[in-house]
Amino acid sequence: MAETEYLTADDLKRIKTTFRDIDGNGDGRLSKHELKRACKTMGVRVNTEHMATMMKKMDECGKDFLTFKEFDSFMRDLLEAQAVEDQYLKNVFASMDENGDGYATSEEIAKALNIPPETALELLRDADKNGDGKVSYKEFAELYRNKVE
Ligand SMILES: [Ca+2]
Ligand SMILES: [Ca+2]
Repeated sequence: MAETEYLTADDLKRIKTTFRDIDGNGDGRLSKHELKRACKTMGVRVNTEHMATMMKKMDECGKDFLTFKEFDSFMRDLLEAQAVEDQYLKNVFASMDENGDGYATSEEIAKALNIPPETALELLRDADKNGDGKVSYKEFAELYRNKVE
């Protein structure tokens, strides 16, 4: 298996181990139910759309299981999509965090998005889960994902 732009050899190995772990009876197949568990184990955010497409594909073929090959390509797609999104969010966050201290303050947000300070403050309150008055990358990413999903 070759690495790709976004996936490391480690990711690929993890896909393999996860499949083996979840496929309890070792018949080389994962049921839909097991697929969900596998995603959880991999720690991937299961995009509902992704999952629905996969389930539909399975239904069309009239089968209720995934082979390793199918699971592998599904996971790669998921992980890649996730990596692309992370990269995008990191860029957006970096453009807000003007002084590069890893936090976006309401002043920085106002400036970056060109919005009034009050609006920036509202945004900040929305995102600031630990209440320290600034937004970390993690808080920003969570806010973004909650809005999208
Ligand atoms: Ca900052
Ligand atoms: Ca915070």
